[in-house]
Amino acid sequence: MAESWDDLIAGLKQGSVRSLARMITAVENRASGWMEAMKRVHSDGRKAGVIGVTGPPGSGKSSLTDKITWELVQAGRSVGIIAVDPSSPYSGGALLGDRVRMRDVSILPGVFVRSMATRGALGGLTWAAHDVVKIMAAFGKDVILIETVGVGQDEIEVVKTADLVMLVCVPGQGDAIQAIKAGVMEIADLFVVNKADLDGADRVVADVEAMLDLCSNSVRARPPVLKTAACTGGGVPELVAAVQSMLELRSEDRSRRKVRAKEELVRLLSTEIARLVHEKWNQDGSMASAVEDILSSRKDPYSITQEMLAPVAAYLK
Ligand SMILES: Nc1nc2c(ncn2[C@@H]2O[C@H](COP(=O)(O)OP(=O)(O)OP(=O)(O)O)[C@@H](O)[C@H]2O)c(=O)[nH]1
Ligand SMILES: [Mg+2]
Repeated sequence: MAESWDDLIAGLKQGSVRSLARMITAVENRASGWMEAMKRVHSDGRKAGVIGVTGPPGSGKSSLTDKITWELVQAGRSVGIIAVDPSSPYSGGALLGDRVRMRDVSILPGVFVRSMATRGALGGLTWAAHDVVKIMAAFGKDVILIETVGVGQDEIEVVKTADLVMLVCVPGQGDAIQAIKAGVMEIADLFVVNKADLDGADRVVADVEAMLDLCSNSVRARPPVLKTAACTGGGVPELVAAVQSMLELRSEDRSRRKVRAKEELVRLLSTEIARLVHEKWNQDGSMASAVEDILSSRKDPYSITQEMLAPVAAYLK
């Protein structure tokens, strides 16, 4: 690493955008000492509101993120955007468009945009995105928007870590509601019917409301359904107002915070246990010989796992 963690963290706290970008890269790459560094910034950004923006490809998530950002910046808030580039074939054509639009907002004062690839994130995308959120929050971002296509489990997991999940639907995708994965529906705190300038938006609103009637339960608050036209900015001020008041309520929601804290801990424990085990067994050759045992049918992977983990299991007893 060219710069020490001390330098990066000092820069971060002084508002250096360069340090922010470098610290994110270093943590994403799991540079040695990253965990110690995360410990030092972990609690600095507790007040940041994290919004997940998800929905089918092309529904206008980037356009909407862009307009929401403008609105927030006008209100004097600083904004971080995490654009999860799906490496799925869905949006191959849209990626360039994304960058061009993102650049518009990224030149605004107080806006920082970071793209992340779905594949190749060390320890998984969810984990990496979570760290990026924390670093941006420690830097002092008031609001962090995570844009991701609601197609894969990884992407769904990412938005799940947000304080508030916004699901963007659009008219004209056949049965728009059917096109959205059930798993995404369940995590949505707010439905946005975008492209309200097109025919059929009211129909989508009615469909979403009907679906909410069916799934309504007393445990969760009924998600509001709002209409926007991201291309013109129509409905965006109302959306931002709704989001802000929901974020305020969320920060007082202890049970939700409890679930998040537990999820985070479990994720951290699992990835770290796996990492420690891999490191040790790769170094001492156990992994290589276990693979040979499987290939030559001397042993099966289940027995090997049990045998190799026996000392760990004994320690934990
Ligand atoms: N008519 C209309 N078009 C819109 C609206 N919002 C976005 N679009 C257009 O829809 C297309 C997709 O918009 P994006 O913002 O890139 O959508 P996205 O959901 O981010 O797309 P992916 O990231 O590829 O999944 C673009 O051509 C936009 O100009 C809207 O409110 N009305
Ligand atoms: Mg996009």
